[in-house]
Amino acid sequence: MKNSAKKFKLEPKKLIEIHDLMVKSRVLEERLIRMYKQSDGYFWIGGPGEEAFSVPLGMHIKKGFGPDYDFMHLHYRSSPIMLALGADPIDSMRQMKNVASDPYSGGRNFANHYSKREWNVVPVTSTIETQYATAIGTGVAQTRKGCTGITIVNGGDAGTAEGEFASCLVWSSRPKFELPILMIVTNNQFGISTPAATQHGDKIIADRGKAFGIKTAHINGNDVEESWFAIQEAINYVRKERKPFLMEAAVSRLYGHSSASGANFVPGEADSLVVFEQQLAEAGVMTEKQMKEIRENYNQQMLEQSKAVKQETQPSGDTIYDHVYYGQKGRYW
Ligand SMILES: Cc1ncc(C[n+]2csc(CCOP(=O)(O)OP(=O)(O)O)c2C)c(N)n1
Ligand SMILES: [Mg+2]
Repeated sequence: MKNSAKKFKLEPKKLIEIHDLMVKSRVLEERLIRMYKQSDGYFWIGGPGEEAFSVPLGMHIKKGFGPDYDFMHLHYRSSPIMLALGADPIDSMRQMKNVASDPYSGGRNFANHYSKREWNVVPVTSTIETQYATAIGTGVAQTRKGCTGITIVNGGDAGTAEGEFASCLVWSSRPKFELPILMIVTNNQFGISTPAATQHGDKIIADRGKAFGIKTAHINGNDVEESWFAIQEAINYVRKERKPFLMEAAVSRLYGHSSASGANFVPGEADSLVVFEQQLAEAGVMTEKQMKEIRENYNQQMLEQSKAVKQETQPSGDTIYDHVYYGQKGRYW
């Protein structure tokens, strides 16, 4: 252990678990990008650069079905949350390849558009910020039924200009009718190619919550332990007090916006995995060799999985109308 090494507060076992999930998420996203570039998918968007925040978030969620468990209204950069909840990477590849076995959308939606009823993961929408409106609904249901589950909603910085974000601030903080919602804004400083600094005068988005009496936090989402403890505190508060919390996390966008902007590595952004690995090595928690092996194993495993997915079939045309409305099978008219 070097003299300058970081003094971790979390136990080594927990740090190793977080590291494993961060590597798994990064390797998955890099595999999805490769699949897209090899024409094994039509579009890529995802979460490389958000691992240090989203893995700890996923590990704090009370996973299950129904209002006694946490509801998630996620956006398209949430793969680290899903993997931390126990999702299998092959299922993300199935959605990328749009094969019928994709459990999230039957091969019908974009990459990283998750939906999993058994875990209260509400379908991800491509229209940004819609999730802040649906979050109000599960927040109300959990309040009416006196449940212990909470509602978690995340989205980007640019999306906070949309009306649903404001609606969520208003609805979650009505005096005596507060809702147990953890609102998260992952701020990567961009909305596609538009810099945040040109779009809103406020420096800290989380401060908007203060006008509504909402408890807030603004954290470095590229730091694993800062994220871990801030998320723990926020979730404990929402679960116990049954009141909203607005958290803003500064994160990176390591491969640009999406495949629409090339999906190429963007140098110069802070890489939380590189930083964390350096800290782990210096503190003697893991060796560089061990970390390299973990990455190589995931690389190999996901390469094999992507090859298997290529052999799977796409959904048949006659299922196009299934699930358009709740319970719908085939065409109604
Ligand atoms: C309602 C709506 N308006 C515009 C778009 C196009 N669009 C897709 S992603 C995006 C930028 C979102 O930026 P931000 O909220 O910061 O999230 P990030 O992608 O940076 O994580 C926009 C404008 C959309 N999908 N939906
Ligand atoms: Mg953004």
